[in-house]
Amino acid sequence: MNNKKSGFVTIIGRPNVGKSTLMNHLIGQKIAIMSDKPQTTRNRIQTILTNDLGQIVFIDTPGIHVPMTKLGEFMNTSAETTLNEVDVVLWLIEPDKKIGKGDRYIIERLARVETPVFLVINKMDTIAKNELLEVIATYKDQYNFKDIIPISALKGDNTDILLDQIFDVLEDGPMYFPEDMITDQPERQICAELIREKVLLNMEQEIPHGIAVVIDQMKEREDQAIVDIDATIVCEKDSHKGMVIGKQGSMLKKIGSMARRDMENLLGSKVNLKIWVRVKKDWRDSDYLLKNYGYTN
Ligand code: GDP
Ligand code: K
Ligand code: MG
Repeated sequence: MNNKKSGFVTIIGRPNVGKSTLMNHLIGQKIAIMSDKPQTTRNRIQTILTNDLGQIVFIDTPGIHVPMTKLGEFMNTSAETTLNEVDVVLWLIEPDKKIGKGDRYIIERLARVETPVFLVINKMDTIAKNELLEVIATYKDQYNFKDIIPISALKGDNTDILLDQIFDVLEDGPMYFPEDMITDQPERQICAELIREKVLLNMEQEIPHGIAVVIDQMKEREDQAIVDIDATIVCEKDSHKGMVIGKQGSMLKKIGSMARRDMENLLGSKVNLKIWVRVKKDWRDSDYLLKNYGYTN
């Protein structure tokens, strides 16, 4: 019998570098929501990849950044604690030739970490090869990286090489999850995130960061292949509520039908989705409400 390898891998990096895109690509399904807005991912999400070599459990951490609110603090703590608990750290960056303040912040944090760190330069599809070499040169003396690997998470370039490298570092270990399991996220949570993703996609910057989504009820009808889902979008301001609903309900309708389509793919059945919009001022600074909306360390 050949031994299997296993371990935990976390993907860190500034908002928008493509962490969720990479994870979804590696496991071949959309679990972590993606958008072009920073701070799309709020919770730790575990996804599981099982192949002939063994099993990797990926932890998609919220981006590390300077905290502004309690929600921000939660996101930082959750990302930093992870670094010392895992077997491999992937630091994802965009192909910038100069090291920014956010990157310095991450390098400082990595100095206290003993876990092997791969520098993964994502979005290689957006630059020329000679420029890529410059990026590598800029970063290689900043830290004792296990290796530097350019990839495109969007196109899937070099992601097989990245996987091989990760398995090289991992040791023989148990299969933590059944081999057909790809996430530890409850379906409810994914559905809530899908709605939040559609708000992020369709609305201006200011509003999406002040919203939370709660699934109030999710029930499969006994006699038919239909799932009834009731959800609430929680906003910080009355004016935001108006914008989420839109003229004659047009925005909410758009958000709802896009989210419903993704939910039907996820659940493999028809979905009857109803969304309500409520205002809860300052929910981002209330411990009680944060907990209520699922943000707990
Ligand atoms: P996260 O905040 O780090 O999780 O980033 P996301 O995965 O949400 O991606 C942010 C944006 O970058 C999205 O618009 C992605 O489509 C885009 N993106 C991710 N990976 C790539 C890539 O390899 N190439 C290009 N061109 N865009 C990418
Ligand atoms: K994002
Ligand atoms: Mg993300």
